Amino acid sequence: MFNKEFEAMPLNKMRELQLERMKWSLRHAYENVPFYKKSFDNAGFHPDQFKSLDDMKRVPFLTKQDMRDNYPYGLFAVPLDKVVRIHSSSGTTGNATVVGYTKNDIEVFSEVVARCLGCYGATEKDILQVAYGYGLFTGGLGLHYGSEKMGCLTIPISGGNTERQLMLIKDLGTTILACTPSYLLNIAEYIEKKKPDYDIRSTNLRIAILGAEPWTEGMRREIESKLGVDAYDIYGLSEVIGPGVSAECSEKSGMHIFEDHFYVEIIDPETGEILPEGEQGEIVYTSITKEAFPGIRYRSRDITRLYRDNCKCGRTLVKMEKVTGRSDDMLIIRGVNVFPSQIETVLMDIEELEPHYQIVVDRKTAMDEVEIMVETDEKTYSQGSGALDNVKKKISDKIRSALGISSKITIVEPMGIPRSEGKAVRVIDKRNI
Ligand code: DLL
Repeated sequence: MFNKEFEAMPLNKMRELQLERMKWSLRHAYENVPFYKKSFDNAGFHPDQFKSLDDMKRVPFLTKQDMRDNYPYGLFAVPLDKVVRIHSSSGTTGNATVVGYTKNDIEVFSEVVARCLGCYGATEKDILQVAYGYGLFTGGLGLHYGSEKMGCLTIPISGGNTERQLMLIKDLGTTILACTPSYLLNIAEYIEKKKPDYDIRSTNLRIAILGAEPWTEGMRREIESKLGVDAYDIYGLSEVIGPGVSAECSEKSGMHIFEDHFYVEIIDPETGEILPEGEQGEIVYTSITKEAFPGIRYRSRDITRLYRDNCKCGRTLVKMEKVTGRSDDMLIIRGVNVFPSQIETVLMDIEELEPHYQIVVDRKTAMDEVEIMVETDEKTYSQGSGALDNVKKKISDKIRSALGISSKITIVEPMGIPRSEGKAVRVIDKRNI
């Protein structure tokens, strides 16, 4: 463990620490950010009234819209001369969100990412190639600073340029590669085409650190078997800090959340009620140590479940289930709630298919229609329409029995689905165009 004192802290001690830090964070936000003062005042809540973590329910939520409304610096709680870095979340609609970090925030950011690396068994002997994008996106610099904090030799290559990625893995002896799961699939495909000139199994690569987008157990199997690596999940969001909010440990069953920095709750996305531990809902974050950009009860829209399970790794930290998707990515198909990741799970179990797909949702009549576009392997594709019809039927039967929806299946020619170097676009929603 990178920091055993906090990662293996008994729960009662963790709760005491959280309470103390929460009081500080609430006061810090209230006293320094006019938005929080107004929103707390409107809710009839004052930080002095916060006596136990049960009082959380009295604290108002913060939404993505609040962040947009306060673009760019409105939610900063320190003067700009104390801010040493900003990142920004991509945001496809409306204003982007600008998040700020003080020197100490950068220290915390590096620490939590280093702890993630510890979860994967990394040490200072490792050589870590950072293939997340560097820039306003938190992935590149986040992994970079965490890797240096752990003491790994850090290769700041950023995303893209697959040929060069492969050359560096081989020449520099990379042991860990960090990138999005969809980019790693893209790399795996590239390697396949270079056979037998490039053999990934004869390199030192042993770990892949994958996150920034949802990926399923089926995707893990595909990646691990194609590349001969251990694939671990890393999760985070810019509004909270970036990567490093939580990470899978050696058990690969859920991600430990670094609760000494991020206080988490699960709520019912419809009513905003707090749900008991173990139930699935929207995860809400409160940063309890951040200086520049405190996030108080931030509604992430990510859907997951929290639980504690005496993890064999020795960490006492609460775990979150792999994120199934975002509440705003959830498709409601004739009354059935469907996440793209559930469709991925079905597709990944069908032998003839490649892990490249897109889901198109449209509403030509009164009802939502789903089209799943997916690639087959070259062999099946070359067998012609009879074989493809069989595959289509297999997919739509499996989708119907697993998810209870009917869907149109389109088999796309090999390479027909766009490849990604960062976050993949899995859903094309034409309903509001
Ligand atoms: O994606 C931070 C990050 C960088 C995480 C590199 C991991 C690795 P944002 O661009 O703000 O930050 O996007 C955050 O991406 O709310 C989730 O919906 C999704 N997401 C991030 N990690 C995972 C993951 C970065 N491991 C949003 N599994 C989050 C599923 C993820 N979804």
